[in-house]
Amino acid sequence: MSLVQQFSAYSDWRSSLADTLTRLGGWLAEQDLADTASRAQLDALHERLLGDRLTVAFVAEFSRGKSELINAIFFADCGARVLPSSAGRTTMCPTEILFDPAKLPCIELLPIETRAANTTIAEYRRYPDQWRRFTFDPGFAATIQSALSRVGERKAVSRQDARRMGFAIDPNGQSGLAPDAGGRVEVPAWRHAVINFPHPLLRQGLVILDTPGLNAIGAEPELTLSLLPAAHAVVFVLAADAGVTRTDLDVWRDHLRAAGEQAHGRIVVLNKIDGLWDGLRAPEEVDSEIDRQIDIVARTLAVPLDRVFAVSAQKGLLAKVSGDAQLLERSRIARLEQVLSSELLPAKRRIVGEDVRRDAEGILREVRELLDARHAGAAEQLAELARVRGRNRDVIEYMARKIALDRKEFEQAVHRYHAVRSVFAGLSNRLLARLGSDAQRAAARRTREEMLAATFSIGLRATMARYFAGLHEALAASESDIDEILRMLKAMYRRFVVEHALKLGEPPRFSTRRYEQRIARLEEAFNRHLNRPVSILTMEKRALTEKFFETVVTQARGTFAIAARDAEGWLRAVAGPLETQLREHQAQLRRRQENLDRVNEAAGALEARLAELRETEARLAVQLAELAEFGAALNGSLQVAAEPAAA
Ligand SMILES: Nc1nc2c(ncn2[C@@H]2O[C@H](COP(=O)(O)OP(=O)(O)OP(=O)(O)O)[C@@H](O)[C@H]2O)c(=O)[nH]1
Ligand SMILES: [Mg+2]
Repeated sequence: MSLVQQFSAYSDWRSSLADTLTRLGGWLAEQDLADTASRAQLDALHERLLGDRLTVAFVAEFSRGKSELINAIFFADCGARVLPSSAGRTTMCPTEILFDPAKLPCIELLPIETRAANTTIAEYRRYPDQWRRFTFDPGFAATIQSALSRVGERKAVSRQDARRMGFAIDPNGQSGLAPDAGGRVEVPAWRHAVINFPHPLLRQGLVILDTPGLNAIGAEPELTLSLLPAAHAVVFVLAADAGVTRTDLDVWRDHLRAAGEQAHGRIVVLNKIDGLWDGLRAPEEVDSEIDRQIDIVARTLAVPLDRVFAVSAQKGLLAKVSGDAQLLERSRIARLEQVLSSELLPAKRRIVGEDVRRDAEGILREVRELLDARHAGAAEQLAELARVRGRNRDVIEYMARKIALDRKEFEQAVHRYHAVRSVFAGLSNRLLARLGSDAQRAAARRTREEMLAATFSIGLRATMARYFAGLHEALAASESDIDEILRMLKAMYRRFVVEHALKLGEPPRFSTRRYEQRIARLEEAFNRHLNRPVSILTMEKRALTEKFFETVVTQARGTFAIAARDAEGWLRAVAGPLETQLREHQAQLRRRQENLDRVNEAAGALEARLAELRETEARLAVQLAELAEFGAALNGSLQVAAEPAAA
């Protein structure tokens, strides 16, 4: 399947899933089975599903052909080269290409001066007035080109200004920007660009991230610490005419090699193979030369041979624009596209599928348990009334007294539960406070003060290390809170199951492992990019502190915010079913007693009540069957997600 086809299949799958969730929500509301918690959960899931995005990032030393490759793979339909691509440094700022239907086609640019302020790109996204906006007409290649050419703009600023924006200055041009004769340095005009482009793939949630060459990458840690790790696939580009240079290796080592978990999303492209078609060599000779180069690349980067793709982006673009099938074949672009899509989309399906499975199954289980309890309750009443038939008043009164006794006992158990519930609430609050934003804000404030007060780099490093240690500690302590909560709940569940025959499964587990992994990855990236003697010695203390906050602390707080949200959801999910079952059981005992009272009062009441109960039982059976259908529909879609892709 082509990239476009694969992608449409994925978004069809996603919308069918969203559809099932919408229908489920409607059904729950209609049947009076939705509580506010499950409704909110369904809405959130639905929103997440439709807002879901898939990011492919292109990373390389400058001039390897990243932008040209993006043009060839995604934008050949425009009939022209839309992203600027030329010799030397071209793309000067990280450029996201996506589509938001709420906006006109345009390019939005964040001025480079914003780097001097202590605010991340992520935060600036919330302030549209800080961005410059230029619209274009997607039907006219020339207007697109002129708008998009702005990603290459630069400007000259004083050394002080450059330093304030976090650029390193080096008169030799080795480890920083070299000032010109007048003492000014040239910096990118923009810090970040977002291109809003109505392209079919982008409409479906694809986001392309084009990055500038080496030095500019190093200068914006947010790119390396947050944008790249979040990408679902990263394409690393080399050029056949340059081979694997030292700076290529630097980029590879710093930005791609690590982050073990996502290693499957790495693709290495050896671009510009058309340089080998010199017209003198026979095609077989060219092919074997390409194979030889692929081999060298694979060995140098220590990646499997089948992760390296030799292409010609430029000829691929030309071939598509001019409709030259032979040239397209020679450019080998199609193979790369195919791998990109067959790699990307199934992985994404799995991730999204797991998300939906976790949340939707919780809701379904809760409703099923409730319906099961009601169904069993109706059957129990039916059996009881059948036994009453033809019995005398004394027997019936005896049965009624017995139920009254049961009711009393159960009320006492519920009372005991309410007493324990305050302990549960205390533990829950402790857990949420550990993960919550107040504690995180306090830790961040402490760290900032200590960093600014530190006199030596040793003190700075120790403070940053302490910050990480604090994060790990908070997660470990949360884990033991969770264990304690679970132990308590399990004991409680068991008691109601054994003593009062309530139908409750084991409470689901929750673990902080996921967040622990994220923090560990963040720490690893931090050690690689910021916590190096060079960065610490060359960067001014205040600048380093700001960088640490912009990148590490922002990310860590984001992770804790997710952990707190998930923990809250879990607490609801473990406490909710028990409370529902308690209410159901209370109602059931009351109904049984009412049944007997009514039978005792009026002669015809028994048959009428039996008929009513049969009706209730039948209705519950229908509800259970309908619920099972939703479960099957979701499972069906999720099954597809778990299967490997058909290429
Ligand atoms: N011969 C040949 N030249 C190519 C090919 N792909 C790109 N180029 C040329 O290589 C130069 C750099 O291409 P860009 O697309 O600007 O490279 P980039 O990686 O985006 O570079 P920066 O934006 O500076 O980081 C341009 O002159 C392109 O025309 C190719 O497949 N073959
Ligand atoms: Mg470029």
